[in-house]
Amino acid sequence: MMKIAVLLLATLCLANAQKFPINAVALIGGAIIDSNMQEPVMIFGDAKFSQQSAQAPVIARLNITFMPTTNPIVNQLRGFHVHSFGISNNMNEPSQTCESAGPHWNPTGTNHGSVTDLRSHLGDLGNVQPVNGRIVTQITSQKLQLFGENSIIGRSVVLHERADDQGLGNVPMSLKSGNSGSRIACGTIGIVN
Ligand SMILES: *[C@@H]1O[C@H](CO)[C@@H](O)[C@H](O)[C@H]1NC(C)=O
Ligand SMILES: [Cu+2]
Repeated sequence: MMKIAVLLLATLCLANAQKFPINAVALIGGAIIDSNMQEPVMIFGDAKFSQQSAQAPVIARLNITFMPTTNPIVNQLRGFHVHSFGISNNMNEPSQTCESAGPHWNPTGTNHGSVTDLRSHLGDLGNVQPVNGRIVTQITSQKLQLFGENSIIGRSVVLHERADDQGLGNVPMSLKSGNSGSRIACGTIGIVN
């Protein structure tokens, strides 16, 4: 009887350790500032993350708007990743704020790759395509976690200037960052009630 009670208690404690689903969001802000442009293109939106169980993948739903939407430079393929640290303000140089995110989230110490590669940075999420100045898409990652020691809560998302070559670019930057250029928008991932 005692054994059963202990077992039951242990099972309950384990079950209570983590509640699912877990939801998180990053509010994203930034701009493209190009010396050839008369005005900067503003970027704002969010990335919503959810995980249904400990074994389930993490699904990221993006809704990002470029303003003005009609600027011809906005609709190009762009790298999108989870980076290691939350965003902290850099008052000296606002255009460098997304640098505070640090490198790609890579606790397993692998080379850069694609979201579907078995071995890649955990934070590698591939490319996103703006259409008519808006990115509305969903990315599924088998490698991200919203709980435990490799949780991405408190880390950040970064949107890049150019396409991510996913490790296949044959240049040194390719295996580190996908050679996707500067960081044009970013935001810290926070837990959602
Ligand atoms: C995306 O965000 C805009 C507001 O910026 C909102 O009007 C729209 O409904 C959102 N779309 C999706 C698919 O969530
Ligand atoms: Cu990145």
